[in-house]
Amino acid sequence: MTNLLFDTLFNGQPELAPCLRLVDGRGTNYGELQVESARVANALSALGVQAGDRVAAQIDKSVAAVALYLGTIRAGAVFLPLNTAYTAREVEYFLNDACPTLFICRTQAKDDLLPVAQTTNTHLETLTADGTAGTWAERLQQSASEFSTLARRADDLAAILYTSGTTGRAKGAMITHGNLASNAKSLARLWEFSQDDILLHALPIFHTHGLFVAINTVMVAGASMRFLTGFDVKQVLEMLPQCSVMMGVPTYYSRLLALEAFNASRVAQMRLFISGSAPMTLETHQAFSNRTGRVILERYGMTETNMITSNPCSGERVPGSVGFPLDGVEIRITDPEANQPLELAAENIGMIEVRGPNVFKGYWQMPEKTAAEIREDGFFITGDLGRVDDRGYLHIVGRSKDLIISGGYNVYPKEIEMHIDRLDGVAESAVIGLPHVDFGEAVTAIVVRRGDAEMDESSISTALTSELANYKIPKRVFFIAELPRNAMGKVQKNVLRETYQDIYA
Ligand code: MCA
Ligand code: AMP
Repeated sequence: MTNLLFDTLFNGQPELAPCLRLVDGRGTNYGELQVESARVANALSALGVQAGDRVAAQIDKSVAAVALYLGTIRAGAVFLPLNTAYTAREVEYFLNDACPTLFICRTQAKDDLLPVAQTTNTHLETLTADGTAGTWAERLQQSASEFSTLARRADDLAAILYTSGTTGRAKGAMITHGNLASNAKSLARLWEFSQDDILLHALPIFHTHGLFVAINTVMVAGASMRFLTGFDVKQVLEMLPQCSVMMGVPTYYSRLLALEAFNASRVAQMRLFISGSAPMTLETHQAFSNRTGRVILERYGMTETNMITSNPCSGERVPGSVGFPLDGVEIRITDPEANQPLELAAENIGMIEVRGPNVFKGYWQMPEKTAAEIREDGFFITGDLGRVDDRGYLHIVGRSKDLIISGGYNVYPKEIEMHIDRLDGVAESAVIGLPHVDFGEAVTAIVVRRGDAEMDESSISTALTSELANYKIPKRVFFIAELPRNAMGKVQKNVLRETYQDIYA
């Protein structure tokens, strides 16, 4: 019996081959990780988790978290990782929507989350930051180390990842075994991963980038990772000489460039730097090349599609471009105004659409939203605007969706506006992204007070703190008499962006 993703990830690597090493030197090899995944799968079965059931987790980055992902896949269940920044209110929405059988949370968050688990009828377990204690760790210690892996095919679900929407309501993207297995194999080949590679892994593992792009690609190739529990720029600088590949969001690279000690000799044995999740500016590309003599490889993807395009590993990497479609992936540029898909010729700017084995199955229990975004011919409408140049390189030039990307995290303005508009004393608001040296874009709110209500910047931020993850809280709030609107009554966010463009400069 085959389990497509699990068998793709564990594909005959020697048991003793290293897979993951923490900063303190402790490590796990492929054999040990297999055993841990069996313990997880057994513990899940003991709790009644069956094939297709969701297993939600809001936990810190640890070996146990990786084993949970692998064991969930092995048990035929569906992994649902949640950003550790999400508040209890946000978590409640996800648990209500996905109805997981089990939810594992951080030990210190138990008091906050137990009521949420109870109202959503979800069994709750806990895990400490290092993954070695808590009720879940105790269960694992009592679980057998062998498990008969459940069969799963390409079309079966492996994970649900939530992505906020332009309506302000988060949608669960259903990711299949086929999506992840095909993407991992393509990336390992394209980026020339081998058993000798050591990936510097500093990304969080509750989103596509750190979980799938990083871990799956490493495992498919039988390579290994230096596993940092978070992005600490000094630690990254220290670890670089022990690694051969790094993956990061643009903020990681701009923070490294801010350190003088980050230079060509520090990265002498690195063979590849990869960036994605947000646009990398030409200035950062240029500064990086000047400092290290290397060209960052930029690639493009989405939660719904995994990776879509990438610059070549061998071949010319073009700064400002995200390269060519991956193996088996098709892209087309269409007229965003047309009712039917009207494909545009090279060099024209339009909507980027994508089709291939990487494209998700749809939004969890939202057939209308799925139908609105996946066309009948299988192309997914990304909401990103771009053009393909005459050499076939894709360039992203903007977004048709109202989205802010801050430090690699997506923030949908609508969600923040809905929360601000509910506050006493607020008449209306507009949330925009403004250029920011560290985060690329910074979430910024423009608020119109109701009458002579007394309301200041900090009262808005404080009110939002219990509702929204910290990275979504506006870095600045400005008050104005009225929002600029066009003749149709639509708020002119471009006018606001222009007015406030230099505030973080
Ligand atoms: C933290 N803060 C942020 C962000 N992160 N504010 C805005 N944007 C952010 N991204 C705030 C916190 O709220 C806090 O505010 C203060 O910064 C310090 O928090 P801390 O956790 O210490 O920050 P940090 O460790 O410096 O984190 C910044 C970071 C992190 C390292 C850039 O955000 C990060 O690792 N980002 C990577 C995101 C990622 O993996 N994206 C991939 C998504 P206060 O002090 O006021 O409380 S997958 C994807 O996009 C697709 C599929 C793709 O193509 O990859
Ligand atoms: P998410 O929904 O969190 O997966 O974010 C996906 C979005 O990130 C895409 O639709 C793009 O707008 C953006 N994105 C990802 N990689 C890049 C990149 N290399 N350049 C520009 N935007 C990117």
